[in-house]
Amino acid sequence: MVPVVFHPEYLAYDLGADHPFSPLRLEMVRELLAELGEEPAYVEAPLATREDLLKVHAERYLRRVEAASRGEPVPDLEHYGLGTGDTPVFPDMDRITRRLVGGTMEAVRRVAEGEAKRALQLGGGLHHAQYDRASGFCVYNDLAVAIRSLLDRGLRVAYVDVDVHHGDGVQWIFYDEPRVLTLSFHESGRYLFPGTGHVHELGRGEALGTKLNVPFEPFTEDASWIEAFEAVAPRALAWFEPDLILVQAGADAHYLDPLADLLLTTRSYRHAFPRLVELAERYAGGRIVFTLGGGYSFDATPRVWTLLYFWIQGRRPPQGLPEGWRRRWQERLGIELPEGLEDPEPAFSIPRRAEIERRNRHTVARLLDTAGHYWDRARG
Ligand code: OKP
Ligand code: ZN
Repeated sequence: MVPVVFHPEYLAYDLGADHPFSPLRLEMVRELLAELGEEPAYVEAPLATREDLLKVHAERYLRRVEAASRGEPVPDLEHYGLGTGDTPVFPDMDRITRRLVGGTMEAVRRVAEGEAKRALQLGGGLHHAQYDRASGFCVYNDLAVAIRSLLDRGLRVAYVDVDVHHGDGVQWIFYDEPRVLTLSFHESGRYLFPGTGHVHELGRGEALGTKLNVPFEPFTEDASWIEAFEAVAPRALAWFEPDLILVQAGADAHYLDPLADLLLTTRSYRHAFPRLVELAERYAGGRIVFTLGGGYSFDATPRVWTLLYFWIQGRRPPQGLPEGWRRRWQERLGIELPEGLEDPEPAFSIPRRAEIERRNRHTVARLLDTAGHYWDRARG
């Protein structure tokens, strides 16, 4: 059984009623799994300690989060990326975020120590949080803390990020670290937050060639996304030979997502997630951990993450959404939900498709050309 790490406190990572990072998305997934008759092997997430966080974050930043959590006034809060529209202060912010960090640490611990080959963290993926700053809905960087714990165990880690936003926090925290490969697929920073993730961001010093970015054109569709994924991910993982693959499985590259402009359907996820499991088998001793991340369509996101739950186990997902679940959430959210778990063939057709595909191919070629130059040198 694949352990599924969760804690009821995950639902309290709540940035406000109108904020896109809604805990309802998690409730939808949990209820959907239950109503599909699944009994996931839930594992209770522990709390990460202050010491865990200090391996990645500045103490002066932790002090700000802790004080704000207690409701104390913090005059320079915005300097630390907090109290903003994107990342407002919320009750118990420090402890609730430490719960998510603990969950990601627990998921990787189980896999690193051989208790399971694969694990799913049903939360987290806070990839924008920086060393000394909150950013883009992310308070602490659960992924970076978990990666640090793996490095401390002597393991090499490949981090793969399919969220539509660049995985900047993880990249910058390990920019000098040759034992961490980061590979982010995202909408180009020329058009989308956080504005980074360009092909030329390749790491520093000994780590040159271990930080990889595939910035896509707006309106990229399945075929082109999958082509780029296939051109880069297998090569990078074969070259790097990680001990473990950590995946940030944000679902906001989906065409229904309100925050970005890529046009993926569940086909891209059906390609990428099982393929990463297969690549883990081939190059990482089978060890792979998935976290959640962005994904702001109440229609698409719960379906993608429920599909992920089946695919990570090598199982074929059911086709239909349970009628009760569908009706209840339609009512509660005031939106129409589809009948199937996976998307039908896209009904849209976009202008300039060939041009978009051509540009993405060019991006991939530039990346492989420049990174390949460093890959030929001794591996980190
Ligand atoms: C988080 B994740 C300008 C708007 C930026 C932030 C988006 C964060 C996405 N301040 N919005 O990667 O899905
Ligand atoms: Zn995102």
